[in-house]
Amino acid sequence: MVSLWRWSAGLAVLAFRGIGQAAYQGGSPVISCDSIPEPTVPGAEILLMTRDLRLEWKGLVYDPSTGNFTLSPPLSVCTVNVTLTHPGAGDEVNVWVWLPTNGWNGRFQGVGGGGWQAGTYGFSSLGLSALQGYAAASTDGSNLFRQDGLDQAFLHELAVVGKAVTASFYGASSFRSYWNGCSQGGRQGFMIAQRYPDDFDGIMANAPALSWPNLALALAWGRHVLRVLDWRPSMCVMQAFKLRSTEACDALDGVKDGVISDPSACRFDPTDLVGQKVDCGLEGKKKVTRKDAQVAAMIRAGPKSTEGISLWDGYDWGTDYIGLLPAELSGVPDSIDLLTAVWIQYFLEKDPDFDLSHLTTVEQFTDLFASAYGEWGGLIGTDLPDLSRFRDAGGKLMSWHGTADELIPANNSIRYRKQVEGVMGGGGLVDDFYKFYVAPGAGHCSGGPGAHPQDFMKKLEAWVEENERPDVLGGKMKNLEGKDVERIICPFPSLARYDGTSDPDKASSYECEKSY
Ligand SMILES: *[C@@H]1O[C@H](CO)[C@@H](O)[C@H](O)[C@H]1NC(C)=O
Ligand SMILES: *[C@@H]1O[C@H](CO)[C@@H](O)[C@H](O)[C@H]1NC(C)=O
Ligand SMILES: *[C@@H]1O[C@H](CO)[C@@H](O)[C@H](O)[C@H]1NC(C)=O
Ligand SMILES: [Ca+2]
Repeated sequence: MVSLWRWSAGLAVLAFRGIGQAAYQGGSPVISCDSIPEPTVPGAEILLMTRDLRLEWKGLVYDPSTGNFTLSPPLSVCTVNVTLTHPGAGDEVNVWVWLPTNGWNGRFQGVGGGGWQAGTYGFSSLGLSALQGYAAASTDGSNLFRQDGLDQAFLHELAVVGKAVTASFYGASSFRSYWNGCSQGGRQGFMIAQRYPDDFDGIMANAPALSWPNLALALAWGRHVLRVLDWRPSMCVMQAFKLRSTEACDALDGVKDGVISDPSACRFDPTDLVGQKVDCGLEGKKKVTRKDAQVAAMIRAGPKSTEGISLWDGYDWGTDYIGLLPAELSGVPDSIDLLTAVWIQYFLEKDPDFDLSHLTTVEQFTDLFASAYGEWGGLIGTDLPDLSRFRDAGGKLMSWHGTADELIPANNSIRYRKQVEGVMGGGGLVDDFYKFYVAPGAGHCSGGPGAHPQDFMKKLEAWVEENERPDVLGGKMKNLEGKDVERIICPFPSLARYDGTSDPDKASSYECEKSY
C-alpha cells in the first residue's frame, strides 16, 4: 500500500494535442468522441480507454440539495472510461469522464465519493454534473483498494486524466478545475488541498470525514454501547430522544422551527423520559427504560475512555439515530454497519473474521482508539493543518457542516478548522483561502430540519473566477408548518441570531454574531 505514494510524486504534465472534435458534414456538426487521445499519466500505464457517444442518456441523478435521486432529462454526452495500472502493482484503476457535447460551461469538475468508496455516487453524480454543464470525472480508486478509501494518489490521477481528456475534447488550453465532494468526498477535497494543492482551483468539501481513524471509531461507538450495556433498544424509543430533545431546545434560539441553532446551549436530560410511554405506531406503546436513556446519553457524550476521558466528539441533541445504531434496529439498510465493521476487522484487528460481538467493554474500545490514529492517521487522517501550499497556489476551498449531521459531527470539522487557524495565522488569514460554515440543523450532506447553503458551488466559482469573496450565505428550509422560509448561514465562527422581533421567515431578521 505504501507504494501508492510514489506514483503521485511527479507533477502531471498535461498533453494538449488540440484535437477539434466537431467535424462538419453538410452543415450540421457531427460529434465524435472517437479521436480523444490517450492522456499521459506519469507513473501509470493505460490498459484500456473506451469512448462512447450517448445522445440521449437518461438516468437517476443524485440531487444533493434534496438528497433524492430523480430521473434526469436527456443528456448528450461523451463517456470516456480510462483503466490505468501502475507497473508492478498489478492494480486497475478506473477513471470515468463525462463530457457534455453541448453547453459545456468551460469548467472541469472532479466528483468525490462516499462511504468506503472512492466514487459511490459515480454515474448519478457524473450525470448531474454533466447536466449542469461541467466536464466531470470520478474514479473507483482501484480494484485492489476499492473498499478502503485510501485514495490520495488516485485523486491526483483523476485530475490528470480528467483535465487532459477535457482539454482534448473541447480543444481548450485553459479552463478552471473544481472539486465537488461531501462526506468521504469532502475528505478527499481536503486531501487534495493538503497533498495535491495545484490540482484544483476551487475545492468544495462539505461534511468531510476528516481524522478518519478516530471518526470511524466514533461512528462505531453507538453500536459498541449496545454491547457494553447488553441492551437492544427500540429505534422508535431512540428517535423519541431526538424528538423530545428538539422540542426542549428548539426555542432557545428564539424561533420554534425544529432547528436547535446553538446545540451547545441545549441542556436536555434523557433520564427525564424514563418510565414514559412512547407511541410506536404498529409496535404499540413502549416504555422508556433506564438503559434507553443511558444509550442516548452515551451517544451524546461520545466515546469515552475507561477513565472517562473524552476520546472523540459525540452527537448533539436533535441528531437522528438511524446511522449511529445497527441497521437491524431500524430496518433501514445501512452501510455504516459495514463501514465500521470493515474498519475494525480489516484495519485495526487485521482479521476479516474478527467477531465484533467479542467487543463488549469500554476498555477494549479505548485500546482500539489508542492504536488507530497512530497506525493509520498518516495515511488517511487527512488532517494536516498546514495548507500553505494550497494558499500559495491560489486555491480556494469552501466547506459547510450541519449541526444535525447524523454521521459526522460538526465538531469534527470545527476541530480541524481551529487547527488550521492555529498554524496559519488565525481565522482572518485562513478566510482568505478557506471559508467554513456551520449550518444549524442541516443533516449529513443533505436533509435535516435546517437550511443548507444555497448555490454553494456558484459562490466558490465566483470566488475563484471573479475574486468575489463569499460571506454570509442565504439558506432555505421548511418551517414546522411545511412552508418555505429563509435563513442565513454564517461564516465560522459566527452563528445566525434572530433579532427577536421581525418576521422569522425572512433572512433579513437574522444577523451573524460571534459565537463558537
Ligand atoms: C424525496 O423523496 C422522498 C421519498 O420519495 C419524498 O417523500 C420527498 O418529498 C422528496 N423530497 C424532495 C425535496 O423532493
Ligand atoms: C464504462 O464504464 C461503465 C461503468 O463501469 C460501464 O457501465 C460502461 O459499459 C463502460 N463503457 C464501455 C464502453 O466499456
Ligand atoms: C463540540 O465542541 C464544543 C466545544 O468544545 C463542546 O462544548 C460540545 O459539547 C461538543 N459537542 C459534542 C456533541 O461533542
Ligand atoms: Ca429553533
